[in-house]
Amino acid sequence: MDGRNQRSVVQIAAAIGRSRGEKTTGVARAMIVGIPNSGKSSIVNALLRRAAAKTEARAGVTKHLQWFRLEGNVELMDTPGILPTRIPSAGAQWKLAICGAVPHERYDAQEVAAAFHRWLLVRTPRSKVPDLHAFATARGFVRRGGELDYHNAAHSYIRAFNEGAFGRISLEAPDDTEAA
Ligand SMILES: Nc1nc2c(ncn2[C@@H]2O[C@H](COP(=O)(O)OP(=O)(O)O)[C@@H](O)[C@H]2O)c(=O)[nH]1
Ligand SMILES: [Mg+2]
Repeated sequence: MDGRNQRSVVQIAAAIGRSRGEKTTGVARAMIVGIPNSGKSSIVNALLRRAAAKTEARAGVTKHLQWFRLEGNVELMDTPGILPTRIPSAGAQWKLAICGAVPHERYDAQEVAAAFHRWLLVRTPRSKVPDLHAFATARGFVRRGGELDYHNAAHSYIRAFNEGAFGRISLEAPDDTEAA
């Protein structure tokens, strides 16, 4: 589903309803849990049909637990994203970073962009997705003196990935060994 689309999230409302079974009295409580920037607050908003929970394309926007009242006596809690304090696998580190799940002060954007592109070329050797150098050149990330501005280009590169500018790319499938 698309969390930004109200019609798309009706499946969730239906599932909450089903989980209540025959019970018609009392309040049912549900919570929405996931890694940062995975679309939790957007789903809450779509279920509420209004922009009640703050959403933004970066990690750490939802800082408190928030309860929202839905139709049918359901209370829904939006939560801040959760991540393990230490992410041991280097592969998991750059994947979480490029998905916007990690605050940007906690990673090196140039390394993340490079790791992503190396991974992409192994997987799809003929991929047309630019590497950081090509991206910086094409988008005019140039400093005075003509040198490329890799620092700002790398943050823009990660945003471009997030916005889907490089197409629909799945970084992991549920049965990948690295995903464990
Ligand atoms: N492409 C796409 N983007 C989404 C979807 N759901 C949310 N987003 C975007 O992802 C970003 C993070 O969403 P948000 O709801 O704040 O995530 P949260 O941090 O998990 O609460 C925002 O820019 C949303 O517009 C989705 O289903 N598809
Ligand atoms: Mg949120």
